[in-house]
Amino acid sequence: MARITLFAFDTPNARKISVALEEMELDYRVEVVNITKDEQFKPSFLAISPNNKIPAITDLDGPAGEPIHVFESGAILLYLAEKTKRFLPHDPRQRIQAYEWLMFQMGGFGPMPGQVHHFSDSKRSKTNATVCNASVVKLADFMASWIAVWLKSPTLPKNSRLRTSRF
Ligand SMILES: N[C@@H](CCC(=O)N[C@@H](CS)C(=O)NCC(=O)O)C(=O)O
Repeated sequence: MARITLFAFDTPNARKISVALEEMELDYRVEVVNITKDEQFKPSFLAISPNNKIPAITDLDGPAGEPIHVFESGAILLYLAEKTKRFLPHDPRQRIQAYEWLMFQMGGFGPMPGQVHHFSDSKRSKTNATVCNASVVKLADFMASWIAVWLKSPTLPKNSRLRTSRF
């Protein structure tokens, strides 16, 4: 039986964790939390993820061999990287770079598409189209600047075609 359970729905935040689990070659099972049916508010899920958000994981083989719950995709990625000793460089300078890009993704980039999705969902929000359009424009600007920064990043392989491609 898989020791790790990923609580997920088909969203980019959840994909970040399934990609990491696959890359780390960890055995895991997925439990679908259908956020379009408010399953994230079930008390059993809130006990794992108190902010009613996927993704979250449980690992029966947590620290000291005891089970652990982890919520927030950044915290999950760090937990899994520390557990497997993969994808977090030992060298302090390189490690800081990994933290920088993780924090940037979590705090800078990730919330933007989240906001667009939230404000453009008429079932959940009565917010008018102006706010939605403003979010989309902001997202487009932000993505363009993020891609520009990322293309200069030393973490992108020097021979990557992305460095020279036009987009
Ligand atoms: N900062 C969180 C964001 C997670 C998030 O926004 N999850 C969304 C789906 S991608 C969710 O579960 N929404 C349900 C809700 O807010 O009720 C993370 O990175 O894990």
